[in-house]
Amino acid sequence: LIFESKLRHAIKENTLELHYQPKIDAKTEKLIGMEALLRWRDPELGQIPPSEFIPFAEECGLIHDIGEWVLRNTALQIKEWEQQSDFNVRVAVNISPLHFKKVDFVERLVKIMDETKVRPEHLEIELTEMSMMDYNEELINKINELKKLGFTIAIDDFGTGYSSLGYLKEFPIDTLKIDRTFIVNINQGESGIAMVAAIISLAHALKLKVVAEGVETDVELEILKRYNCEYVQGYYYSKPLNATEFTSKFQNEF
Ligand code: G
Ligand code: G
Ligand code: MN
Ligand code: NA
Repeated sequence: LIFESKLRHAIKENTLELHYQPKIDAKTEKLIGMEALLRWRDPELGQIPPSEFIPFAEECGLIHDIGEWVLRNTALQIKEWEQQSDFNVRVAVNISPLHFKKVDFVERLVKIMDETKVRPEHLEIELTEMSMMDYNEELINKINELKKLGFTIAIDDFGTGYSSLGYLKEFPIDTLKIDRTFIVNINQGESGIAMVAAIISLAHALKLKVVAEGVETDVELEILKRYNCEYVQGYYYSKPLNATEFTSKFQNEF
């Protein structure tokens, strides 16, 4: 209960923070975008990882307010970058399945974009496979609508969910993000490489781009390049950075 009121307070008082991790083109090593990752530091409890407070927020219903906070503040940051430079990359945000499934999700997203005057071409929506479970016409319409508006859609943590693959051809998805657990195993023998190669070739057969998550070593990077993985994200290039740090490190690549 204390946790809930503290989190509610953090949303209201704007003490949540967004960090950004670059997504890099594996061939050219150029910045192609970044992922916004939420951070929460409570004065008494200290830093609380999203792996703890996001599931909690999903249980107590705060996830809708958190998701809107993330969307609005990402848009405000994009606006700031646009005013500083010729900004032409996309920022990805993580959206909880519970939030995404709300009937007015698109309407409220569009309202945030209008209020902040940020174009959908600057935003990517990251959804986990969980969002794609039990897909129905309503979900297909929602994703089609987002695409028509100019947003792009990425499937996050690909390969770890329990949903079938059927949704991949039903939805106009742009990108698959290979989960970090596959990258960790990439040089642990034949089967590690085989899994990653299979995911990449599935993605390419469906005309999707691939982002490898959690790339930490040049060995991993070389293997991913060999299998034509387009983009990489991970500590090899940079950990998630706050806006000031991110700007000073990458602004010349916007
Ligand atoms: O940065 P990392 O430890 O920070 O993130 C851990 C997990 O928390 C990831 O699975 C990530 O998708 C999730 N996460 C991070 N930021 C957000 C956010 O803004 N919204 C949601 N729904 N999940 C997030
Ligand atoms: O949304 P998603 O589940 O993809 O969140 C990405 C998570 O992975 C975040 O917690 C982020 O901080 C973390 N992360 C990003 N790059 C690396 C990496 O190279 N190694 C490890 N161990 N974690 C990473
Ligand atoms: Mn993500
Ligand atoms: Na992920």
